[in-house]
Amino acid sequence: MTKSNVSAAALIAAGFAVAIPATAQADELVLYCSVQEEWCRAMSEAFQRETGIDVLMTRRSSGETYAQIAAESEQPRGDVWWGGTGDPHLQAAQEGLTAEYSSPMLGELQDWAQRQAETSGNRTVGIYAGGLGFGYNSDLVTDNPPSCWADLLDERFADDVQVANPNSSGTSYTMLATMVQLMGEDEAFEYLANLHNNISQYTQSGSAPIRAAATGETAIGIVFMHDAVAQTVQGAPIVAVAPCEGTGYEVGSMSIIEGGPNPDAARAFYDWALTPEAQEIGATANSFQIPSNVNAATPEEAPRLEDIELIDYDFALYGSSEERTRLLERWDADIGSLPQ
Ligand code: S7P
Repeated sequence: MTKSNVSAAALIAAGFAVAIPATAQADELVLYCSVQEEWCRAMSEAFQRETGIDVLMTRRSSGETYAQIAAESEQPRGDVWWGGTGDPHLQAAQEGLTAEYSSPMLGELQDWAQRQAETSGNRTVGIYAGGLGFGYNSDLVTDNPPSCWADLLDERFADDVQVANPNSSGTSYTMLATMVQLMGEDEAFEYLANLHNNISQYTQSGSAPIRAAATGETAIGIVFMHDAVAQTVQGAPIVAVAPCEGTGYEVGSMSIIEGGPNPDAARAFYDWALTPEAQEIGATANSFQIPSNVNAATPEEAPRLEDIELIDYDFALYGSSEERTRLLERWDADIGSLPQ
C-alpha cells in the first residue's frame, strides 16, 4: 500500500470524506501556515499522523505569506495556505494565486465561512473567526483602564502601545480596515496618526504586541481578542477588551495554492482541516478562535462574536486587490513615514 492509499483509508475509516486517487503521489504537503507556531505544529503533526503524508510547514504572518505566494506564482512551491486573516486570502483569490475547490465539507460550515467561499468563487474558505480588540497589562494599567479605541490616544499611554505593521500583518490590516469602516477614511487616518504618538513599535507579527504586554515590555497591545485571551490563559496579567465603539473581525481562511506541487495532498488536507476533529486541535494549542465547522466545540475561553459589538465588515471590498493595495500605500505614506 502506498502512503497515499494508507492516508485515504485512514481518513475514510475515521469518517472523513477525503478522496485521493490511487495513482496520486500524495506523500508530501508543503503547508504555509499563518496562525501561532504552536497551532501550526499541532495541525501538521496531526495530519501527518492521520494520513502518513509528510508535512513541510513554514509559519509566516498573513501579509508576508500573501507576498510569498505572489512572488512564487511563476513556480509555486506551496500547496496549502492555512490560517491567517481572510482579506489577503481574498486578494490572492482575486489574483488567481489560489485554486478553485469546493470541499464536500462546505455544508457543515457556519454562514460566515461559506460566505467567504462564495465571495472568492470557492478559492478560499473560512476556518475560524475572531473579533479585533486590544489587551492591557493590569499590573501596569491599574487606574481607569482603556475600554474604547478613543482611550488609546490618552497621553498617559505615550510609547506604551504596540500594534503590527499592516503590510506584514493581517491583524493590523484588519485594524486599518476596521477604523476606515468605523470612522470614515480620512478620520481613520487622523486617528492612526494620533495613535502613532503612543506607539512604541510597529511589530512584524500581529500577536507580538500582546506577547510584549504579557511580559510588561508595553502596557497595551492591539490584537485579536483571542490572542489576548491566550496570554491570560497562560497566566499573564492581560485583560482582553472589546472596544466600546464597536470593532471589526476576521474570518481566518484557508486556500489551495494554484499550481502547487501536491494537489491531491492539498485537497486531502483541506477536507480534513474542515472537520470538527481537526478544528478542535486549536484549543489544545492555546488558540481560542471560533471554529467554522458547526459541529466543532467552541473553546470555553473563546470570546463570543455575539458578545462583541461588531461592524458589518465588508470582506469583499477590503479583501479586494485594489482596496488592500491602496490602503496599505496610504498607510505607508501617512503613518509609516511619520518620525518615531
Ligand atoms: O494568532 C492567531 C491569529 O491572530 O494570527 C493570525 C494572524 O493573521 C497571523 O498573524 P499576523 O497578524 O501577523 O498576520 C490570525 O488569523 C489568527 O487569528
